[in-house]
Amino acid sequence: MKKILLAIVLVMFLGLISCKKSNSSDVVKKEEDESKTLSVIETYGQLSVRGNKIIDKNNNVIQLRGMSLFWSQWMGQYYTKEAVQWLKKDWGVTVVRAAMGVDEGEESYIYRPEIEKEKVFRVMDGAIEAGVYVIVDWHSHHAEDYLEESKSFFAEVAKKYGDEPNIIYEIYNEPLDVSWDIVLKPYHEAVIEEIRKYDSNNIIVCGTRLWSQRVDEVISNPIQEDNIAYTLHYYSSTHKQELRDIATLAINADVALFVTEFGVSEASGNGVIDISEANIWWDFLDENKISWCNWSIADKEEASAALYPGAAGTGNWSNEEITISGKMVREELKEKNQDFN
Ligand code: IDC
Repeated sequence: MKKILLAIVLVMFLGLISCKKSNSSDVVKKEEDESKTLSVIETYGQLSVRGNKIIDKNNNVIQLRGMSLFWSQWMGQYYTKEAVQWLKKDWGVTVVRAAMGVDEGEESYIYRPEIEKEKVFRVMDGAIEAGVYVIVDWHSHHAEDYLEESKSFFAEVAKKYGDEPNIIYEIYNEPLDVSWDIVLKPYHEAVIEEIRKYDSNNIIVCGTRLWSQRVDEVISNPIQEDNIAYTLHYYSSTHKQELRDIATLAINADVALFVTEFGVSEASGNGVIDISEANIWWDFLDENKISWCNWSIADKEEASAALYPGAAGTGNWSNEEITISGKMVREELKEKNQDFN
């Protein structure tokens, strides 16, 4: 009897030890998992708009920061998966913007839709693989003249990619001096209706009068749909406090803003870089948790271009290939997007 009892105690003791062992290896494994940096998509997941903020799948207010590519018809070499991967890995972006040139010049989407669409889809696929958000931008100043083309393009995008939380639609880059009430809002509503047939929840960003600066005009006549944000664009050496005041009016009226494009140059895309104004704007965006994309990943000889002429389309850019504006923005991205790089 004594022997049997002893055996039972021994078995229990051994069982306890092995149990402890497996527990400790579980702990090690868990620590390893936690030390792996999750992608922004794994962390934030499905985005939505609540009041004047963008929130993630856990209802936390979030802010995305990243880079815009240049007009697709003129700078197609950067519409690659490799460039997107590099921007994520080396620049720390959480969002990229594909600026599909709609109607400027004979190489634009209106004249050769398949070629331009393919470029944009490549960037979208690259963003999904890299685990970052991607803005699909209808880069035009006259989108109301191409409503049918816009509807069918965005319907196709929504059908193909609508289930991915990565997608953000920007359905009109920059309207000129046309009425919000009479032209812009109806344009947006028609395109939104098309997108919502296939994608019920991803965010849609809507352009506003005068190069997407008059976000205040939305206040009295907002679009009555869920998950809508409004585009605010600025070039910090040209647009200063006056534009921040307009933005503040909109924010205070619960209008959600998204800076899908800004430059640290003058509005022409060239000219001087005013570092202190660029920082005032960044502070403003951080205070208000407004997401942003910088103009632009391009190797054109202009101040807003992030790369010097000849930089490869596949990323791997050395310090010498990055311009003054590119370096400023890359530093800001690396510092502020630390959770994801
Ligand atoms: C600019 C490019 C410039 C090009 C021009 C063509 O930087 O090289 O010649 O387009 O129109 C915007 C536009 C964006 C502009 C940018 C700078 O969305 O397309 O790019 N800008 O002018 N809005 C305000 C400034």
